[in-house]
Amino acid sequence: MACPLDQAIGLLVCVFHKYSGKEGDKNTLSKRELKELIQKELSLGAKLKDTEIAGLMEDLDRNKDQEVNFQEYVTFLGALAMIYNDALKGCK
Ligand SMILES: [Ca+2]
Ligand SMILES: [Ca+2]
Repeated sequence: MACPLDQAIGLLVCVFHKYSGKEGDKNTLSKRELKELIQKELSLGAKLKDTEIAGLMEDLDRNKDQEVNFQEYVTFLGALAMIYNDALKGCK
């Protein structure tokens, strides 16, 4: 059986490609693809308003090409991990 961390990282990569391949460039997330990923794959997605997702997209799109590439997605995951770390503090 694969190691849990291997599986987790593999899943992070798979989720990116599951949405990035839907339209336009297969290796980047358009605004619509990112929105769908956030809404379908994250529990907090359903709580975010369209304007908040748009704001998030602005923050993530460091090179301002209107797409979220894999590197920008990893930055997003890092930020999420920080949030989860705070939320899970005290959990064993
Ligand atoms: Ca795409
Ligand atoms: Ca970008």
